[in-house]
Amino acid sequence: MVTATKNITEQFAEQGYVKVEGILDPETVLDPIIEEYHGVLDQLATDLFAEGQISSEFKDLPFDKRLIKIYQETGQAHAQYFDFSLPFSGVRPDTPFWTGPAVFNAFVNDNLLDVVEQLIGPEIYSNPVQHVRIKPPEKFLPSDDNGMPVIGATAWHQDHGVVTEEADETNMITTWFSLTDTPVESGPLRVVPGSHDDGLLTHCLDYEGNGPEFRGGRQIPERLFTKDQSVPLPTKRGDVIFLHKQLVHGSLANVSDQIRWSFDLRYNPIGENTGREIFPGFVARSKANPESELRDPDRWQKSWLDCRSRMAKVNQSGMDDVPFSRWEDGHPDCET
Ligand SMILES: O=C(O)CCC(=O)C(=O)O
Ligand SMILES: [Fe+2]
Repeated sequence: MVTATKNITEQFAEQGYVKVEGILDPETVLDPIIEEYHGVLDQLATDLFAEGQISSEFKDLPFDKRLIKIYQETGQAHAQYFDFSLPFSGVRPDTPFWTGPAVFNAFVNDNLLDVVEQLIGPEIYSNPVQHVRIKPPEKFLPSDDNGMPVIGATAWHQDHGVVTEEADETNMITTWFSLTDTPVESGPLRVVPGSHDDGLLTHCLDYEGNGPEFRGGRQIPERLFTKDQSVPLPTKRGDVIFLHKQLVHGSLANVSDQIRWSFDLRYNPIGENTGREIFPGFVARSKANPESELRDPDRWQKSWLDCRSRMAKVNQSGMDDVPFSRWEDGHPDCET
């Protein structure tokens, strides 16, 4: 909520986040991404049908209904098909992911990078900690072993907590936007304003203390911050939210009738450690060395294909050759 009285950098410094409205053009930036993902869903349906896992390819259904039908019939969220990232372990030479040109176009969007530049300077690296999150209405979703929807609300965390210690000094910034409007009932981000001033908090693995909604997974115990002060950040198509890496945040459940579809991308100053160095980043903007900027979506895709080949040789069969998590079990903060 940028107001005339507060500029972007001031609000970011004080609150640890800022929402800037109308940065991404829905027609030229967001619609082509949605179009591209129709092909991804097609591929998923073709693969699952060929494996006998679904009763039809559901070609006649619109995107949302087709996705929901597939999740229901298989009992799984096939998030990896859509994501522009890879799992931390068990990657196979053919693990699916999506790094299409319309997606890349958003990563290097000038309006987006203009705000990133205001916050971290003009030498901007695309940090590979990045995800697409497509969350259907929870009422239509199958449940996991804990009785929770297979893809639901995100538990409390700081993005600093998801990178390794090598990135402790990195000025990483998170950008979050949705491809569809995300009103409160669709499960937008929720943030604890000002919580970025309290340093890195303990993240507990498989924590049970934050109530049934967030059972399991890596998260910050609620007693370590002031949850009462949290605010939801609903967005319209085109708005972008910028988060400080130590801002405590999570997201709400999708209790609407619409899918909730967001991208979270991160940037840091060129040369700083990304905290996930085995994954590929790239120079998104450089005033000092403009020819180093990546503008070829095929090269971006190739960098992830190469990464997949590397990952298919490490972190297999329960091994932890390349660490992704900084947190160990047994911290006193994690007792319930
Ligand atoms: O979209 C969500 O549910 C969580 C996103 C998030 O944690 C992030 O963008 O850092
Ligand atoms: Fe996050």
